[in-house]
Amino acid sequence: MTTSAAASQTPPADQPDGYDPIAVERKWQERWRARGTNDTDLTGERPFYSLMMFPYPSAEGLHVGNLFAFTGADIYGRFMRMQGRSVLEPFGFDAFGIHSENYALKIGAHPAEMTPKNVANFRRQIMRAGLMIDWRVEVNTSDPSYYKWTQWVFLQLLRRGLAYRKRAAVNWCPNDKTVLANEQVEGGRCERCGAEVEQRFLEQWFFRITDYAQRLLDNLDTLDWSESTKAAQRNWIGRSEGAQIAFEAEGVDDGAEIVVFTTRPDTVFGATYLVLAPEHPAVARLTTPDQAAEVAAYRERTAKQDLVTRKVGEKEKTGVFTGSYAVNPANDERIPIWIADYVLMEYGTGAIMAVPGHDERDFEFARKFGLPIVRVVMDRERIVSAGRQAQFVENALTGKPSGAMLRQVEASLPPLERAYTDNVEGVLVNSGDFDGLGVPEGKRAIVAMLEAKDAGKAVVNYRLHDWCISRQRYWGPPIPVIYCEECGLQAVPEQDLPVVLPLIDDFKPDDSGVSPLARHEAWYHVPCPECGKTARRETDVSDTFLDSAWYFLRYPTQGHPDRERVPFDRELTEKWLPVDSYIGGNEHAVLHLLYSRFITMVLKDAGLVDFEEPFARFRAHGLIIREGAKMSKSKGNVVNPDEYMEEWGADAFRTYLMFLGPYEEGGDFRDQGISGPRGFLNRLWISTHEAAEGRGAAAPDADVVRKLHQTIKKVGEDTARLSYNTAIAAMMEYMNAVRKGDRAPHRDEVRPLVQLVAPFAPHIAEELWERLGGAGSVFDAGWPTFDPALVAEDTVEIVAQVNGKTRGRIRVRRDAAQPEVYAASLADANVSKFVTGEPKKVVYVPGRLINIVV
Ligand code: ANZ
Ligand code: ZN
Repeated sequence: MTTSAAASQTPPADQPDGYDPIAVERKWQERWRARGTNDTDLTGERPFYSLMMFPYPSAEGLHVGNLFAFTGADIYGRFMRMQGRSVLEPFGFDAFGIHSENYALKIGAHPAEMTPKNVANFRRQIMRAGLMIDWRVEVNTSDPSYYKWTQWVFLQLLRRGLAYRKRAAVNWCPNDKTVLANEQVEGGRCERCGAEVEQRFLEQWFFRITDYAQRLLDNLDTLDWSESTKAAQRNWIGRSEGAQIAFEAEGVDDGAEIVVFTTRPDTVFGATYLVLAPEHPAVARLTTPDQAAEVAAYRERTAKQDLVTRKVGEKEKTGVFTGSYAVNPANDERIPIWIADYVLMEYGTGAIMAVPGHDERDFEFARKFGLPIVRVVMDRERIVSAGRQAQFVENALTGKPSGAMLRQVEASLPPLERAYTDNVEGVLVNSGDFDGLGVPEGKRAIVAMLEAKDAGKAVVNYRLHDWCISRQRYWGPPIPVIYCEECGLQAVPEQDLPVVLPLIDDFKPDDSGVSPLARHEAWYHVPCPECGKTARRETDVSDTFLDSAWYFLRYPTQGHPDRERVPFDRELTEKWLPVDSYIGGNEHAVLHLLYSRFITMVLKDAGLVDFEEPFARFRAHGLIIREGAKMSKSKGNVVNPDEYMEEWGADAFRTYLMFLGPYEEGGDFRDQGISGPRGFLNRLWISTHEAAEGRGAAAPDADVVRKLHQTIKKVGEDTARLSYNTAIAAMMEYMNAVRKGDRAPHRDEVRPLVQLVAPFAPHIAEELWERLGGAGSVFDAGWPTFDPALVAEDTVEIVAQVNGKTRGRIRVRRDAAQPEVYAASLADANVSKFVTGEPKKVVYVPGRLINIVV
């Protein structure tokens, strides 16, 4: 497992003696450092902020997937610099949080000890890979000088009423022993460890991101982001239109109305009972004396579950009848009111109308307790086929089926075996005047009817929940709040920030649900900032995603003398932000990217920044697999980038990674594959030396020059749209043209190529640039320009004739075949007006003339 494929391969045989990538790369990395080549002039003209997602340093080193992501971002940053922009390309470490803490636990180290070591190693690897990082502005989220401001961000939200505490059902991972945000739960399992997630009731801190749901949704339309990422956010925000419907409870004078939330108002005729969450405040007054004991016992049972687990989902349905009834406002039927733990107090109104015919949970519940199940939506196909048999074909196929027919079809069907949940194609039945309507029209019509009766209203609901930001863990920024017996909840005064995370040995989380910091007495007790009496600190730390929700604001200021005094300098922020290009993984599409947008909006509303969208452009990169399989430690097929870089050089490795496939799609890492890009660099090395030393052609070749200009155009365009693999392919093709018949090139044929190669293989480009006599860094030499005339030179002018008479002159590709030339001729109005109908014959003399005989 330790011997990688890289080590077992030998470099290509044509390796020229002169090209020693290891030496070249060391030389230029030292130069860049000594000369400050990568340091950004923060006052520079035409600023361009090129950002890549900073990593969790929660492992001993970077894997090839990280390097794939970073290299792609680095190429873009370097490319923009060569376009004359002042590029800021910063790097940092998302070092706080559960990833790092879990890794520390796994290897039996303290996170405070482990983190600097991992960071040092990551940094070494990033430098080794030759990224254009301005290390002066590095950030580390676990550094007190950083998290001081994370705590400050928290206080901004607290001050604006956007941070609040609530005892809430939360997702609890029994393995990681921590609360998880909804975003961190995938299919009922912990995103990180795969353990089945439980529900617990705990006091938690939340951010009111739901207040921003509509704005977060609307702004997406204005962003230049990968479509897949925008779609993921839209889906996550999950705007759904539904209704609140009021049901009158019988025989209850006080607060007789029970309001439910539903996304299916079209099914109201099928609501055969109501269910309230056991904690619902109306339960007490609805419970009849006969049912009192049973209800009380059930509520107690559910309440006990609070602190243990309350699973939602597959588990056997339980519930109790309250003894009361309500009236269904749609059909005036009397329906029983139940309580059950599958209805959550946190969601909607904490009460539902149960429609067992069309909701799976309600169906199960109704089956178990013998409650009526009524079909109010029917499969359209069923109606059509039944209609055919019954010779209602006409009605069934044209528009709205008649009520009589529907009733007949419905009556002929067996009782529902399970809930029919389709909410697009169904047709309403057993719904009075609404029979025959499709589900979407049914929703609108029924809501209008309820509105008219004052028994309901349309409401918009979002799937997005408030962001639970507290973690009962150790490795994070303590939430800057103090609890005083007398004065209540107190924000830590800003001048007392940071609340430093104490160094404790016993940092392991346990089952109590209380943060390990609570065990640290000396830290826990603190004078109340208001009255001075002994108070206690909040012992929860904040979510890692809060650390990363504002780091992009910090980078420019990290190099500013005022960095101790302000989280982000106003002027620098206005100059450098929003981020011009952000590149990262789509796994953060709904977590980090949504939170960052939210925090930025809040800061905008607080007048602290002058924009509300932090990332003008975002592109998600693809993923690397290896020989067809996902890379994973357990499969033992993880590629160690260090070995490859030592064996082949960072330049070849970078170029190879980008050559694997479209950057936004990823590619398959084949162990033998790197020899191709390395061979290309070797040939570039040889060619440049021949040209620089005057051993090459005396004058540039016209065909090669034409190809060069086409290549300049293509590489520029492809790189701008992150199509790196095709850009590399174009450079390789050009290289072949240059060396055709083993000729040695002229310097004017290779010099621009060295510039084109530079973003991809920066070290060799610097070296060759120097050997060609270039002054300074190749990255300050600009991007080569192409001559449009030469680019177009591959086209020829053709005489277009109709019946032997010249009617026009058209431009076509030199190697175009007859159909293409014919099509181009017809595109010319002067030609096409003489061509009516199919021509009898078309004659094409390549490169000269086309004659259309009509
Ligand atoms: C009647 C109905 C009929 C429903 C039907 C569904 C299907 P989303 O889409 O996630 O917003 N619901 C509402 N509040 C609830 C609560 N506090 N606890 C548990 N379930 C609750 O889900 C909305 C649907 O979930 C609502 O629409 C309601 O059931 C249920 F054929 O109402 B529905
Ligand atoms: Zn006090």
